[in-house]
Amino acid sequence: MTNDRRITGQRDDPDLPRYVGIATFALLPRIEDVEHADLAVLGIPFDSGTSFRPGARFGPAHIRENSRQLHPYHQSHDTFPFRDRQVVDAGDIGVGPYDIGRAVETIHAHAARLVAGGTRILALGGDHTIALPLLRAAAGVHGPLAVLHFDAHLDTWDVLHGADVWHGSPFRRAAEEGLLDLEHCQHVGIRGGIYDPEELVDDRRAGFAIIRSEAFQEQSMQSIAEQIRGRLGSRPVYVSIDIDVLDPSQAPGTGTPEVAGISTREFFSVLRRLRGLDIIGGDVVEVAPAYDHAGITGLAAAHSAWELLTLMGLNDRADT
Ligand SMILES: [Mn+2]
Repeated sequence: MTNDRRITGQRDDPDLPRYVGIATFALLPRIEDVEHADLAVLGIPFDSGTSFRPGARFGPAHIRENSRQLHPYHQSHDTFPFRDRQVVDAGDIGVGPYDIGRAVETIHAHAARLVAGGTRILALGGDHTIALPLLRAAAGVHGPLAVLHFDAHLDTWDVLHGADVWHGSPFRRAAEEGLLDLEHCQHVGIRGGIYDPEELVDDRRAGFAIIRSEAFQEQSMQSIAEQIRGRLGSRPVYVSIDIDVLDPSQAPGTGTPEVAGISTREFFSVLRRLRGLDIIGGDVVEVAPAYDHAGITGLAAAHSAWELLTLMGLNDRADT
């Protein structure tokens, strides 16, 4: 526990309205401004693994700008997520756009340093390629991980246009590398067309069970949450949120939108029923602001990150 340490929370200056000044995530302190970080929000502005509409490299800045209205107290969980844990904004990783392999190595090295220092990472993408080096860093400490993956797409595909590492392959590569616990991974929100049903066989081989988008009409949120808990067990969990899990009406600003998705209300209802999971890291990816309108997608992503950070802060508390 960290109660003996002084925690620096969100900016709290009565003379500075929340829309004033440079935006860190949720107006949290920068990592340079504290001695130790329990949880770090880390921007990864990289989108060279994108297969369709580019632009997620601008995601971290857009999510931060739309995170100014995240407040200190979480009503549903009855907790102050930034008071019991030191949560910081760790800035962006400096990663170039031209060489995917080099970018993945840079992300891995940066993430591994944070994780080795005892800091759990919530990454802001960037496209879904970034999940691979983040999983490498997390599994390096925790061993094979259960993955809870919210997405319209499987992301367990193989080679595309000659690339084996791209935003549709991170979980296949992770499974091949032994980073995943193949009995305890779960997709949520899958929908849309695929090329061949064999892709579903490959997906099972990569360790995933599927809760499809349609389940949110046919089942209760409680039932869906119970299935997720049953699948993940008590393993260390990495939570990956592709914003395209949401319906395009609620998250238009993304690279590969799919209609008939879930709502933010459904998404948060399920997330809030997952207290107590041992969440060791996560990401919110695929926010491409050029296709956004009035910050709809940025807000959805910022609040998704807040929900996940809150769960991460709760998961090692004695009262969960
Ligand atoms: Mn994805």
